[in-house]
Amino acid sequence: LSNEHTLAQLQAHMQSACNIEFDIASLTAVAVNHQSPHSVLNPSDHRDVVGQVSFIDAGSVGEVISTSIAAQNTWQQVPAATRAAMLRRFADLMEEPSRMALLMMITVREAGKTLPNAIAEIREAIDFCRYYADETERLNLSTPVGTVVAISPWNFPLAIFVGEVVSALATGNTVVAKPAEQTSLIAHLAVSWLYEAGVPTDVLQLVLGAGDVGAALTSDNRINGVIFTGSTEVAKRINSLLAARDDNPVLIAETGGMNAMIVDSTALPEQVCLDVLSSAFDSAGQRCSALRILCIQEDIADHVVEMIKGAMDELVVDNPAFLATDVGPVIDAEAQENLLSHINTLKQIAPYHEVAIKSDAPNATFVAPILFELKDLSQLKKEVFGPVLHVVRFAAHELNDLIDQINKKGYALTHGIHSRIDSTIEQITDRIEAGNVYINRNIVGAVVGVQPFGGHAMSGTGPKAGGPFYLQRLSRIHRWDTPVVDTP
Ligand code: TXE
Repeated sequence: LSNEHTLAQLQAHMQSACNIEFDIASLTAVAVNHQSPHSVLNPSDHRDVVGQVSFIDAGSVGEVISTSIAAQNTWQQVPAATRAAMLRRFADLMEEPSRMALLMMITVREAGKTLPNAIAEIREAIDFCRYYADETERLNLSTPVGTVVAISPWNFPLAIFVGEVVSALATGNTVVAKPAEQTSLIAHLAVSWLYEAGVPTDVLQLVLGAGDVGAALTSDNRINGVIFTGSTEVAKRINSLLAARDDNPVLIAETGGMNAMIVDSTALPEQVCLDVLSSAFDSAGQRCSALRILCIQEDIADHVVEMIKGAMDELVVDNPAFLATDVGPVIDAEAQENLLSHINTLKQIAPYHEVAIKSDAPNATFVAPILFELKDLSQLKKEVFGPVLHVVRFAAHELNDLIDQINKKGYALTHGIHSRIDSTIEQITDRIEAGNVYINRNIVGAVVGVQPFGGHAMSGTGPKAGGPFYLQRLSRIHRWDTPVVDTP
């Protein structure tokens, strides 16, 4: 797809696919009283109302939980192979070209993702379904935890939503799913296709709404577990609610990160440059795995930083419905304000390089990608969730101290190393606090079943998503029919 004519055709096709199908978004998510209409706006242009949904009143979630509890027995008795077949059918539905195009367009318009990012996200959702279907058949887990509340964020509105929901369904749990309010439409579509694939409507219920709805769900003492992805602050709140109970409900939480990459003087500058750009600015930096702190050994720092600035100038910051766009908007005005406040504060004290925004759409929530050159890491006080990269320089003898400073930020999610010296790679890997360490590559991009994803400390509770231990956490009793013979 290399010329304007093709781009225009593709857009027209996707636009019409979207408009034809979009009536489904006005369906009511769950049949309870007390709902209010909510318009989902396109962050690239607020004149574009992407769809209408109904938000549930937080006081009504009790009914939804009662329905979920009543469905537990029947669902638990459905054989693992049957549940797995439903998930595979759902994966097949998402893979049909016309449905995939629809998912892609909604992700672009509702979440502001670029087309390549949207495609990668759909692929990941499909992989989650097939992986957890295979795992549940392999593992012979016989007893679910019960009713699980799945709360998901807007930054991977399909992949994380689907990953949470299908892992709990695969293990025989009934699920109440509460996606992020900003990305209700794609969740709505996914749930309607899960029903089409055979999942009963009382086994999986979708409730749409803001944080108050999430709070009401997690405060209900009848739920047996929560899968949460979002901010560390909300995860802590849910954790204290669950920890106060005697029956030890399950909590799987995946939260924030303050991820760094250490580049020594043996690194290949061109490779570093490519990896930094995708790690820091893909999805407008709105990934928990994204690169925030780039540490460059002083000998090569001038050269590499200049190269990165040059490459940043090539980034196209525009509506992600255009194929040429590299960086779309941030999710909403609140995210934009938070980022601009951080950026304006740092601009007073640190040199920076900022990219121009191409879009001039009214009320769009773009934030220009920016690189700050910091004196040291004490200038970076808190987690930032957007296209903001902080660069610090270090001398070879300061390496251990630098790693300790990164660890002191309190997160432990992703970390990158660019070096051609094995002992340096070992030294950093041994000392850094991180769930995933990426060597001589970018630091974003988990692969379901191959590179499971998750962290610890303020980054989450584990187990890693898309990995061998995830489903076990959503199950209580392991049944063993074969006697174990002691070997001498
Ligand atoms: O997250 P929230 P927000 C981080 C990132 C970002 C910040 C705020 O730093 O800037 O969080 O984003 C639901 N009880 N990440 O406000 O509020 C909410 O409705 C139960 C990191 O979007 O944590 C949504 O469905 N649920 C991240 C989900 O929690 C509550 C992805 C996440 O919202 C609730 C997103 C409550 N009291 C944000 N309050 C990552 N790990 O990738 C809100 N929610």
